[in-house]
Amino acid sequence: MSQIKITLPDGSTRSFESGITPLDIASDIGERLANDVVCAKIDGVLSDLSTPISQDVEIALFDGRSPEGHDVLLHSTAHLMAQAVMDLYPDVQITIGPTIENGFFYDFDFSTPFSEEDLEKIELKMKELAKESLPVMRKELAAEDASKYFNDLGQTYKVEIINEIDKNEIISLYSQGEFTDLCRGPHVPNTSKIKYFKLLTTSGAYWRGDEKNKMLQRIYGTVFAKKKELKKHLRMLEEAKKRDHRKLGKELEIFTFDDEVGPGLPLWLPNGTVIVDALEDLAKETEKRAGYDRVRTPHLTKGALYEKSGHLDHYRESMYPAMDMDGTDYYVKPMNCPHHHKIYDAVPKSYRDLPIRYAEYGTCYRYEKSGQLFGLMRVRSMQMNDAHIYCTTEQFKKEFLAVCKMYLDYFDIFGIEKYQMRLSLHDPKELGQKYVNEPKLWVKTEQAVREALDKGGLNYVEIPGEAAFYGPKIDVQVWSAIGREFTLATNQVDFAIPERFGLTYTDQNGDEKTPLCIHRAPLSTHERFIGFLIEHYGGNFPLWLAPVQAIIIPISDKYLDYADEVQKELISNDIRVKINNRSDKIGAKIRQAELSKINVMLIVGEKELRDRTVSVRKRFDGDQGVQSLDAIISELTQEIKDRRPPHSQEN
Ligand code: TSB
Ligand code: ZN
Repeated sequence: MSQIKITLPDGSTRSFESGITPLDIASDIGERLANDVVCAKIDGVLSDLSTPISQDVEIALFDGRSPEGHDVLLHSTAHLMAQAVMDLYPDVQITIGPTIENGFFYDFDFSTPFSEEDLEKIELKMKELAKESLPVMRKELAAEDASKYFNDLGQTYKVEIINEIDKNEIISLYSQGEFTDLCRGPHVPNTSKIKYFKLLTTSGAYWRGDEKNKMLQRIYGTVFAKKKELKKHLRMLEEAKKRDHRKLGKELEIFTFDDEVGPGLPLWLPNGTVIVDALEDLAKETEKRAGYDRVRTPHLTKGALYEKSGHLDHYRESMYPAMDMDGTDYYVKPMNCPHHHKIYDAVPKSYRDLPIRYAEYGTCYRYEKSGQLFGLMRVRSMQMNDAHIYCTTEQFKKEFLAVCKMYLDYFDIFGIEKYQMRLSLHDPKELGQKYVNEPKLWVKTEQAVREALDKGGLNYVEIPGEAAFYGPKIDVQVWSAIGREFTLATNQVDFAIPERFGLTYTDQNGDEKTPLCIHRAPLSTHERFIGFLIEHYGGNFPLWLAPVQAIIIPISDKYLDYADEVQKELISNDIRVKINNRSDKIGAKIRQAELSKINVMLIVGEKELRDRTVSVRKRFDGDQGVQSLDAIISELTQEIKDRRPPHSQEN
């Protein structure tokens, strides 16, 4: 047998016989490592521990606590779950089971939704199968043979997936016991490696996320390498559930969905509308200072406009279908840009007018797939903190950076610290389809954006293939309480559409030039931003956003008249204040205010009536003593005006 040289990540080398596996190497290093390791990288390729090695290579070994190893563990647990489900419910059809952040799911075609008891049964079965220490074996087949294999088993979804793959490709299958799945791998060497797992929830999910397809039954779960890690994660999930905007939004009466209105079409309740208005005030104030003009546009538009803009070519899937009006196709608008371009074009422009910045909280409608809808965060009707900036090439970097600065300033106000800036680039392979076909302009514009960001000292990661169809963009990513990722702010360059619209300005020499356009939405849409804020604050809004800023609590009915007077005085000072006029005990009224997350309680009784004062109690700071009306009004007014952050983030 020939000898091969194995190089480890620390640079050290070891000599082994050809045919050795990563697991053998781990055993050679130490028993503990051999026990903990779940997968390996062989010359950078993530592989099974049983992969034979027959040449000199670099090897890295991963245990279940490393990101690579954890992902393998998650994926193997998804297989274990599918195996258990098939054991218990032999009629089930298996579909796909990917990993997600700190978890996995598997979608099954099954006649009825899985119940809580089903989950318990499945979990028990998984424990049994794990204990059996079943070896997990990889097998490679030609696509055709793999297709036949699953066809014979009656697993039609797998056949459908394989039939979409190139016929000449080799396909890998992983088997454990009686169970075989189509999978790239790698996987843990045997089922006993899967110890600390939990099945979490179930939901319906359409095959391929498309509501025209069959509804499948999805089961979510998670796994960790250590018991302590699993426990910590489950605790975190419990906490996150309490912050979930879908739950808090209902409890705090912020928004609702109604079957008769339709999925993804939120209704703002009065409390939510207060927050919407407060955000609009902030945006209008900020945009006014930053030199924006406000414009307004209709919700309906002729199809011809979207042919010109390219939306019908590149964005049709996300648009509601046309409606016929007097023999012409009309669409509800998915974006505000084409209208703003028309506004630009309505009056001739010279270089002296640029940059021009048109802002609108524009209402858009998008046909998001029903499987993608998520509370307020992904909806079908939305109001966007939109603006389009028309500028010269020379002005571009300054304008682009000013937009970045604007959303970083907003993040300061809201205390948003956990976010990631992503520079989304085009994919040259998709020019002409997903992206406007201007290869040189793409490269040039992407470079200009990079330079602007570097000049501003901003940190970002580059993601190819995520650009808008009209140019590169910066997206700011945030995460919902339960870990789903969303784009909040966006800042996009458009080097293509102004030309299509024939937008021009006359330059210093009297020549006609085409401006660049920046599309931006620092505060996202009201829907996504407020969904995010509910979770970010855990419902404890800062005073300036709080739907009810103070509640007056009369000690008894005798003081209702005085409570009325206090309310009038505060309202005339623009403070949102209510009275709890129920005949409950004072303790109960305070508890009620706390449950509704109202931060300021103004208690009035005999002494307060006599002295024209209020006793102030704050939710996080307790008793504040007696204050004159003037004093509390001026204190609250200042806190609101400063848009001060909340005192505490505790629930
Ligand atoms: C910024 N034309 C640009 C605009 O000028 C545009 O429409 N960009 S967008 O498509 O990226 O949307 C802007 C922002 O709206 C996104 O960054 C995201 O925060 C928010 N948004 C997009 N789709 C949805 C949706 N379905 N539900 C809630 N918010 C959404
Ligand atoms: Zn736009």
